[in-house]
Amino acid sequence: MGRSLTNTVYNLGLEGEYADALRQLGYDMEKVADAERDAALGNGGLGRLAACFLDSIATLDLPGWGYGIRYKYGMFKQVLKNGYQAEQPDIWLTSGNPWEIRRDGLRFEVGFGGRVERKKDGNKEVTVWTPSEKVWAQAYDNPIPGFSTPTTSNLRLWDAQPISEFDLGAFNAGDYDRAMLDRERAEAISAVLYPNDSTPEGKELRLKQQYFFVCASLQDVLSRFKATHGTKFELLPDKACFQLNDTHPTIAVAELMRLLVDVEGLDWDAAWTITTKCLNYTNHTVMPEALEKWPVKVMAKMLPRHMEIIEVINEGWTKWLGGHLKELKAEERAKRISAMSIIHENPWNKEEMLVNMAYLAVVGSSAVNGVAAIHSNIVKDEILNDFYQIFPSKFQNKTNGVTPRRWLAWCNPELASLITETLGSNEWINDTEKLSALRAHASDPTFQKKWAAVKHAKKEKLAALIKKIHGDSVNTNALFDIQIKRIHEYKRQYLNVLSIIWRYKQLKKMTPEQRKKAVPRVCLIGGKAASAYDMAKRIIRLVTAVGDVINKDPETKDLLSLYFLPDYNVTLAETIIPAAELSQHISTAGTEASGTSNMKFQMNGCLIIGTWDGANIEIAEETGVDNVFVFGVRADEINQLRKERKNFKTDPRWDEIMKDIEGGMFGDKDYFKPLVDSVNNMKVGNDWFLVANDFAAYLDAQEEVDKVYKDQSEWLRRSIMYTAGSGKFSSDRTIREYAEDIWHVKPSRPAA
Ligand code: CR1
Repeated sequence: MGRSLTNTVYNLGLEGEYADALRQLGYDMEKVADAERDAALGNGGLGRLAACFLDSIATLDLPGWGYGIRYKYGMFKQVLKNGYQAEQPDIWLTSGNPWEIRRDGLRFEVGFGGRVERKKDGNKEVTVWTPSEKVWAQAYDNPIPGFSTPTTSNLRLWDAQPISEFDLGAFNAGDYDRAMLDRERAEAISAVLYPNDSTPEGKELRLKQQYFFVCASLQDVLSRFKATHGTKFELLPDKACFQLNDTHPTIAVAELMRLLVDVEGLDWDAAWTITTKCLNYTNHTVMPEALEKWPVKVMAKMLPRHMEIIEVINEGWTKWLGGHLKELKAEERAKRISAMSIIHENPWNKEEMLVNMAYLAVVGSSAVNGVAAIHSNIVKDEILNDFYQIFPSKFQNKTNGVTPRRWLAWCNPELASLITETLGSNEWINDTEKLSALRAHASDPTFQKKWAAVKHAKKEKLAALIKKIHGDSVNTNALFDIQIKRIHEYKRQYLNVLSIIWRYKQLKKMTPEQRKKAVPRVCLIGGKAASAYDMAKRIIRLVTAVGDVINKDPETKDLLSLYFLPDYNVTLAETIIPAAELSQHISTAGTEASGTSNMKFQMNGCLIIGTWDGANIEIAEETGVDNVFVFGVRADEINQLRKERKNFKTDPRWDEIMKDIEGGMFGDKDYFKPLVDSVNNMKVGNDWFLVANDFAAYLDAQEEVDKVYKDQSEWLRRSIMYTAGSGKFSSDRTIREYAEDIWHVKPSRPAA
C-alpha cells in the first residue's frame, strides 16, 4: 500500500487545508508525511496491483473490498552488509498504525487439522469436522478513499489470535512456555509474508496462512449476506463475487463448498453451482514455482475436510470430462483426463500426490484471466491449454493498470501541474485518455523546455536521496537509467549488470577527447531477493561489487556509476520513478506476465528499453513502437532456442566479460562462480533465461539509447509521447473491465 497520509489527503482534495492546519500546529506537511512507514503487506507487483485496484474501485464508486493478512513483520527489511543482502524483520507496526481500525467483536474462528466424521441429523447424513487447532481471525479495517468522490473502499486484514488467551494451569505448574504456546502458534500465522517454504514446516505455514485468510473472508461475506438475505443462498452469485488473486487464495473453492454444504446444509450440486458462479481466478505468473501444488499429505493433515471435498470435486470433474470427451479413443481420453486431474502425481517424485491449485481454481471459477494480452494468450495456449479447449469462454484478458493518482498526480505534482496547465483542466486524473492531447505538444520546443525542467528537478531530488543512502554525489546531467523490481533470474538484472561492465570497459579504453562525447549514465538497481533464492542474492552482490569498482574510478565516475538501492518499496518508487529517464523491463520474452512499474515509468515520461514481453508490448503499441527501445528474441522462439543451447555461439564481448568476472575483476570470484556457470556452460538447460542470446541485441539497443539521448529534442519528444500514450494503463480502465465483464457490478455512490 505504501504510505497513506498524503494519498488520503490528496484523494480527499484536502491538501491545502491540511497543510495549513499542520502549519498552524507548528508542523511541516512533508516532514509529517516522511514519518509514516510503508505498510509491509506485499512484496512486488501482485500486491501493488491490488492496491491500485482498491484506489480505482473507490474512485469508480464500485462496491468492492480487498481482503488480506495483517502481517506483523512483512516479508523482511532488506539491508546491505558488505554488499550482500541481509534480511531483518520489518517491524512496521511497532509505533502503531493510525490508519487501521480494529473491529472489536468482528472475529471468526478458523480451524486446522483434526478429524472428519459422518453423523446422522434426523435422516440426513452430515459431515462434522473437528479441528485439532483453532484460532481467531480478528478484523482490522483500512479505509481506502476514492478520488473526487465520497466513496471509501475498505481493505480488511485478518490478524491471527489465540482462542485461549493464556493457560493459567500450565503457568501455575511452572510450565511458562506451554502457558504461552497457543498465543505463539496463532501469532506465527500472521507474522511473516511469504515465509521461507524450503522446509516442510514453512510449506505448512503458507497453506495455513492461505486457509486462514480465505476462511475468515468467506465467513465474513456470508455473514453479511445472511444479515440481509437470510439463507436464500441461490441469491449469493447476484450479491457477491470473489476475484482470486493468483493461486494463493484458491483454497476458497473447497472452503466455500464446505461452508455451504457442511455448515449451511445445502446439497452438493446446489452448492457447486453457487460456488462456481461466485469465484473467478486471475493468473499472475507463468513461473512454475508460483503455480502452487500442495502435497496431498500436507493438505490432508492440515485441512482433512478440504482434502475430501477436493477429492469429490475432482471425481465429479474427471467424470464430467470423460463424458465431454466421449468422442476420443479410450487411450487418448484417459491421457487427457489424467493430464487435467486436479490431483496428480508429482512428476519429480512418483510417490507423492499433489493438489494442483490452478486447476482447482479453473474448474471452480466462472472466469479465468491473465494480466496482459501476451500473457493471457500464453495462459490459453500453453499453461492451461487443456482447460481452454474445454472451456474457451471462461478465458479472458484484463491488461493491468496503475492508479494515475498515486503514480503521476501525487508523486509528480510538478509534471501534473504542467499537464493540467497544458490541457486546460485536471480531468485527465480521472480520464487518462485525455493525456493523448499532449501528443500535439510533443515537438514544441517551449513545451519541451518546461518538460525537461520538471525532469531535472526530479533528478535533483533523487540525487539527494542517493547522497543520503550512499554518501556520493551523482552527476545530475547524466542519463538516469533504472531497473527496480524483485530480483529474479527471469527479470535479468544480470543482463543489465553485464552491459554496465561492458560500458565501463569501453570508457576505460577511450581517450579524454572520446570520453567527452560519451553519454554519462547513473545506473540504479533495486529490489529484494527472496531469502532462500541463492542465485538472486548473488546477482545483488554482483551489482554492489561492480558499483564498488566503477564508482571509485576517478577517470570515469562522472560518466558511469552504479548504485544498488536497498529496501526498495512504494515510497522509494515515488521518488525514483518521476526522476527516471530510461527504465529497464528486460525479462526473457514470455516470462513477465505484465509488469506494472513499466506503466508507472511510462506515465512519468520515462523511456523504456525492453523485450517484447508482458505489458511492454501494449505500451509500445500505445506509445509508438519506434519510440521504445525494443530488443531480443520473441516468445515464440524461446522453446526452440532452449533446445539448441549447446550449439549457441556466444558473443566475443560476452566471453571477455565472463572471464573478467571469473578472473576476479570485481573480487569475490568464488561467490560469482555459480553465477557465471549458470549462464556460461552451453548445455541444454543452462542459461534458461537466455541472457547470452539477448546480450548482443541488448548492447545494440543500449547504443541506440545513447544516440537518441544525444539528440535531446528527440528524447524529449519521445518522453512526452510516453505520457501521452499512457491513457490505457490507468487501473480505472482495468477495473471497469473487471466490473463489466466479470463481476457484473455497477457504480453506486453513497448519498452525500
Ligand atoms: C507478475 O510477475 C505482474 C504482477 C501483477 C506478478 C507481474 O508481471 O505485473 O503479478 N506475478 O499482475 C506474481 O507476483 C505471484 O505472481
